[in-house]
Amino acid sequence: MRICKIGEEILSRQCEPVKPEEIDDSFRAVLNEMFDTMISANGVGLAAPQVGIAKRFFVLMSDDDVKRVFINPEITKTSAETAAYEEGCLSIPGESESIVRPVKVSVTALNENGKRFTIEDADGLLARIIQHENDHLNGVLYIDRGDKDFKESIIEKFKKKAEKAAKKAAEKAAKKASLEAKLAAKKHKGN
Ligand code: GNR
Ligand code: NI
Repeated sequence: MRICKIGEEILSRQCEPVKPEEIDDSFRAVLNEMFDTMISANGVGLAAPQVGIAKRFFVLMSDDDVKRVFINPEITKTSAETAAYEEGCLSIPGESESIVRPVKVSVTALNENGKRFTIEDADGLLARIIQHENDHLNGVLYIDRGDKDFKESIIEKFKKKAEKAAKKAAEKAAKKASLEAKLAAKKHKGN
């Protein structure tokens, strides 16, 4: 799966709930692909909108190495205590920022079999990933919770990157077209 990058519209969208009857073998195949994509990219979490699906689910693997699936998650409680932690995002490659969030969260969600589960007072990296991924489902990135100037610089940087990539792709297409035209002319002469 291709991971969407900052600037792509889907990353700012409010995602739609998953209908419980959608949780079948083909849905679980998508979850497996997401775990593969996350692990290949050295990530610890991946939300559906990051792979082009505007629905409310995410996968994660925290420091206990347990693969967890959260479908239609609801954060039901957050601790008053907050902490700063250096966050990265697969949709903002090569960047990171220290972000302040609640230390603990309680969450309820459906698992890959459509069964409800609850985690009370998750803490550490698990609590951090749950909040980061849940934000993705609401079109929120960590830079929206950090320094405003940092956010602006990141948006500019990735806008330029996307423009460069588009220019390169256009040049490549033009080169291919010109080569094809030459070959067609040559063939015409030969005939
Ligand atoms: O791989 C990831 N690392 C990470 C580090 C600190 C806080 C959150 C994360 S999640 C991130 C993968 C990602 O972008 N998930 O949406
Ligand atoms: Ni992310």
